[in-house]
Amino acid sequence: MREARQAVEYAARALGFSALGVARADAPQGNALKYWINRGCHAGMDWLERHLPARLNPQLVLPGARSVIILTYEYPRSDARQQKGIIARYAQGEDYHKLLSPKLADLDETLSFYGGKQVCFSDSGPISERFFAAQAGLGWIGRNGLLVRLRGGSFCFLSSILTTLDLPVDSPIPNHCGKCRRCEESCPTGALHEGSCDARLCLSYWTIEARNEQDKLPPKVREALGERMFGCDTCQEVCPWNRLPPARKVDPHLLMPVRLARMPLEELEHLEGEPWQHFFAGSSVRRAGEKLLHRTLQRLHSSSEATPSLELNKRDLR
Ligand code: B12
Ligand code: SF4
Ligand code: SF4
Repeated sequence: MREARQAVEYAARALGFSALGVARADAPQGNALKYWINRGCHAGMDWLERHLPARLNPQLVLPGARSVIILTYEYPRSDARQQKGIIARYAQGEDYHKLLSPKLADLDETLSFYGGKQVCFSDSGPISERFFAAQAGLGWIGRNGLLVRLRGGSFCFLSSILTTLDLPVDSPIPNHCGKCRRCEESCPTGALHEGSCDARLCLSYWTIEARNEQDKLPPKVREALGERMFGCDTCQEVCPWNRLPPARKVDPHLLMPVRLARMPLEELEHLEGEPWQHFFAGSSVRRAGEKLLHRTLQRLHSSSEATPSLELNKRDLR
């Protein structure tokens, strides 16, 4: 199976992935996920609860699964919005699900040649991608809850391939957070605790996933929203490991198009229906949907009226 691993590594490199690691599909996941859900940290993301058995047992996703391949794909390391309203780095460009799916299908084909059956995901499947990425030695789970790498930090997407092939596996690497607690200390809502993120307090949840009309923004979260319009990168911006250059050149498809970079907040607010669909066609921002994005924009608008001195354009443009 060494040959199969070499072949998939070679193909992944050619397709633009920055690294690949392999873990055993039956690696013991412990109780962290169950505990997290029992405490209600998944907020309104009921699908996480529904998929719990599959998440904890890859055999339910692919009977006969022996290995999990995890791949990293770099995304931009700076914020490109030249107008008010911050969009998290990972969502600045084209929808990464659409970008990565055909690449994963190519890798599936390579592995099929060696007799494997596969299922592939990027963010969309019932599999704990960070857990397997850490098991596969690609990095460690930092106090911000994310996979942090020695080369490239945490600014990357994770993709996963479950396969029936018994591939040579990698070993986990030590945690390099040391005494640092910058992410925990700078999280605007205190959502982080020892590598676990409580979605009920996470601004990323409130600006991307809280699409239920009944979802009422807790006052603490409302106050902390700042200028964020989609997602939140604070616990990554402060991480010293993200000061290092990317592990590989960023795919231009993931860069922010000029029309979005320059679109004033007030004009975004007035986009509705067909024009909204058209403007965000193919963009990762579509995930929030029109209603949630409008709700967030309204809050931004009212908070910027209350605090006119807020200046966004001076944000970190490293
Ligand atoms: C649901 C979800 C969210 C939710 C909940 C966040 C959360 N902390 O889980 C919300 C909407 C808030 C969110 C936000 C973000 N997300 Co998100 N999210 C996911 C998703 C779909 C599932 C994560 C999940 O299951 N969480 C529940 C926790 C408990 O499970 P887990 O983190 O996998 O934990 C496992 C292991 O870590 C392990 N574990 C955890 N702690 C410990 C401790 C010990 C001692 C042990 C042994 C094991 C262990 O056990 C758990 C169970 O197996 C994943 C994709 C995926 N399929 O995995 C992306 C993912 C984690 N998100 C991602 C990103 C980029 C983000 C944001 C940065 C986006 C943004 N800029 O706004 C933020 C960051 C917030 C943060 N600090 O976590 C990336 C992370 C890439 C990376 N470098 O790690 C992923 C992997 C998507 C992808 N495929 O690229 N996200
Ligand atoms: S994404 Fe923002 S709100 Fe969520 S844990 Fe990180 S810093 Fe806190
Ligand atoms: S900011 Fe510090 S504690 Fe948080 S993930 Fe990075 S190194 Fe670890």
